[in-house]
Formats: sequence, C-alpha cells, structure tokens
Amino acid sequence: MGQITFLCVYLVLSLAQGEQINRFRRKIPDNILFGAGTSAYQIEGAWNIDGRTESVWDHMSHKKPCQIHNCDNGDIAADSYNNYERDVQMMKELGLDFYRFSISWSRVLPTNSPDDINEAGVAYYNKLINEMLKYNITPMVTIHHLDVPLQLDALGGWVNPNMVDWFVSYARVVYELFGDRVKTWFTINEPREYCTQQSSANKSGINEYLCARHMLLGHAKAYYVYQNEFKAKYGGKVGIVLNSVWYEPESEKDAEAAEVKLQFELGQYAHPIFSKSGDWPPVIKDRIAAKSAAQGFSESRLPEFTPEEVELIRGSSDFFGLNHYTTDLVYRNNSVNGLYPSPSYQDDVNVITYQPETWEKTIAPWHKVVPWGFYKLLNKIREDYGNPPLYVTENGCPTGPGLFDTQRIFFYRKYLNAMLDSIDEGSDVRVYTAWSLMDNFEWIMGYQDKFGLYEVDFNSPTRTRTPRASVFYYKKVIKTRKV
Ligand code: GBH
Repeated sequence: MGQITFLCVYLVLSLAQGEQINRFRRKIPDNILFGAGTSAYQIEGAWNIDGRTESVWDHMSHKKPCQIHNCDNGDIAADSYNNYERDVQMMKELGLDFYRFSISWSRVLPTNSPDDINEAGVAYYNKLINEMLKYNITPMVTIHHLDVPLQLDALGGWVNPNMVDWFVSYARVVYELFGDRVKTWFTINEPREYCTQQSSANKSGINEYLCARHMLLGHAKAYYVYQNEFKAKYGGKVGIVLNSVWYEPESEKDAEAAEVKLQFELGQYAHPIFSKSGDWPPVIKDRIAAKSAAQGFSESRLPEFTPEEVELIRGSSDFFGLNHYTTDLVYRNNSVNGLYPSPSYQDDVNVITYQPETWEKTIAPWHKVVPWGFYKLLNKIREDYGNPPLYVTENGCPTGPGLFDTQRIFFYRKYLNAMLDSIDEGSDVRVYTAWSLMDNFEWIMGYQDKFGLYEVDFNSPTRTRTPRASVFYYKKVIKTRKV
C-alpha cells in the first residue's frame, strides 16, 4: 500500500512540476534511441517445452549441490515464453524505441544441426517480433548471450575450434528466419565474461585465449555471412557486444597497471576489431610471451592470428556495443609474489582491483555507483578506436525487492548525464539500453539481485509484472528527451 501511495505522489508531483523542471533539464541529442534489454535464459523459462534442449545454464542450475544462490534456476524465470504480450505492453508503456532480447540457440536448433530447425521455438520469436512491430518497437537481437548448448559445451564449448563454424551456421539460420524484420544484430554478448568466468573448460591461462580467438573468429565470420548473403536484401547492421568495468588507477604510479587491466578485459576483444592495426593489443602479446617463456613454454600461450585472420576480424562490426555497470580502482603490488596461480589469466594481468568503501554501494558486492567511470570509458573508446558509433547495450543498477527503487532512478540520471558529458566532447553514442526491462534470473545470484524496471513476482503462477518508480522516470526521459 505504501508503495502504491508513493507511485501516486511521484506521478502527481512529476506532472505538476514537469514543465518547470523541464526547463532546467538537459537535452538529449535527437539521434539517440532508447530501449531496454533482456536475455533468453534469464527471462524465457519453458526450459524443456516444445522441443528445447538444455544449455549450460540449465545444467549448471540443476546441479546438486546447488551452484546458484538459493538453489534458484531459470526453469520458469519470468515465463516470457508465455508472457510475450505483456512484455510488449510494458515496452509500449515505457515508450521504448527498441527492445534488445536474445535468441536461445538450443530452442531454435535443439540438435545443433542447422537442418533441424525447431518450428515451435521459432514461432515464439516470430510472435514476439510481430507483436513488437505492431507498436513500432524495433527488435534488436542478440544471437548468443552466454547460453551455450549443453551438447556443444560437452565438446569444450568455445575452446573447441569447431565452435566457430557451429556458431556461424546458427547465425545464418537466425538471419534467414528473422532478418526480414530484424535490422540490428548482436553476434555475441560479452565474450570475455564467457571465456574467463563461465566456460566450463579448465581455466589454465591457455583455454581463455583459445576461447577468445574462437569467439572473435566466430563473430567475424558471422558478420561476413550477413554482409555477403543478407545485407543487400535486408540492409541491417551487425556488431559485437563487449563489457567492461572502467579501471581507474589507485594513484598516478598505477596508470600502467590500470591500462594493462583494461587491455586484458576490453582491449583483448576490442583491439582486434576496432583498432587501425587489428590483432591482439601489443601489451597483451608482450606480457603473455614474456610470462610463457619464463614459465618454460616453447611458445606463447596466446595463440596467433594469421595475417588473413587479422584482416577478417579487423573492422568486422558496424558499431561498438558496450555493456557497462561499474568502476574499479587498480594497483599493482610487485612485492607480493604468487598472488595468483601461475600460469593463469589473472597472473598474466597481475593487478589488484577493488572498490573503496566511500563509493555509493548497491545490493551487489561487485557494483558501486560511479558515473564518472562511464564518462571516462566512453572517452577512452572514442580516443582509442577512432570514435566508432557506440551502442550502449546494457547499463543498470541492482536493487533489492520492492517498487520504491529511488536508487535506480538516481543511477540512471547520473549515468545518462555522464554519457551526455562524453557526447558533448564528441563521442558518437547512438543507442542506450537500460538493463533490464524486468527482473530476471541473475546468473549465479539467482533472483536475489533485481535489475528490472518492472518487478516480476516470481511466486505468482503468471509471473505478474508491476512497474517500479523507475518506469515513470525512464518513460519521462524518453518522452521529453531530457535528463
Ligand atoms: C551483464 O554482465 C550480463 O550481460 C547480463 O546478462 C547480466 O544480467 C548483467 O550483467 C547484470 O549482472 O556476482 O560477484 O560473481 C555484466 C558483467 C559480470 C557483472 C559478472 C556481474 C558478477 C560478479 N557481469 N558479475 S559476482
């Protein structure tokens, strides 16, 4: 009841003061599109319905003893498989220009053969896309968002070089099925997150780099499949989505450490695609080669790209897709040996990161509110990669349960302002995506951390959605185009 009262008061106040406040609010450039995002495993549910087979996340969340907070799983999640009409109604309520969602690979290709398309799974995405188009909401689609089909994971997932072709065949299938209506494609979401955290392959300081190599090749080949077979007909855009924290040096002496950290986390994937020269960042090549030699390897643990591969990957994205959530401080402590196991990805980077207690906390231990880090990261991308068109594909703030999410409102206001600061200096931001449209299965945190503009009642059979206060804020930003 208190929450409903709050919503009414908020609404009345914002209507009453709307015009007055508007005059002082900051204008958003006209070319920026606003949307919200989700991903398949995190919202769809229907994990074993209509012929879908398992992904790594079904397997992971069904393991005993439980690997996920509170033993949660995505079996039903927000049940978007059955709630797509309500989901589109929410997009409409918010006034979104677009909605970013992902396709479940094992729902569309349950046997991983491109000839065995699961019509029932395809029907779901058709219904969703067509419903969105009725209301002029543009679909932006992620082809692969962390949910590797279990059968392919059993073969090593992205550490296996065959994954490149398996992914490309899958990408071709979805371009064929939905390309007449979907004009913005994200090949792969957060490759580094998968390679260094989520891949079930042994983390050895070797597999992480094989995985990175294959994901970059898979992305680039899927990009060229679109260019060669679909672009003339459909005229859409294709790009990759990378995630990065902003790494701020703890003090001046740590500038090099922070740069190395950023190169490993973001540059490893961004440099091959977006830099003038292509290939791995020089600093990564040098560090891993030196470490490998000292460790007695006969060659670097970082696999090389052939000159043809460098050319294939370089320039293979129509825009820079960026997921950003928070900032860390970085320092290097050379007096501490054996901080990380050797060889390992962590040891190759060999820095320490943390967030000071004085920064604004949120419910998640990894997340603090640091808008100036977003500003610095956007500037760095503009400077290092020749000011590419930038799509902010995720930005958001976790809260606890409840509709009264003032922290999220202030988070969006601060981060949008930081984005405008960077745009004022010349950054070419075209797209902004709030994560997330609704509460969802937050990977190992299960349903504890809420990212939704809309609350989902995970105890109700219909997974009832209710707008949080931030819905009214975001809606107003979109409508008035002011922050
Ligand atoms: C995004 O990744 C994902 O693309 C999206 O699916 C997800 O819902 C969103 O983040 C919010 O988390 O719990 O201490 O192990 C952003 C990078 C990396 C941020 C993993 C959260 C968890 C740290 N994420 N991290 S911890």
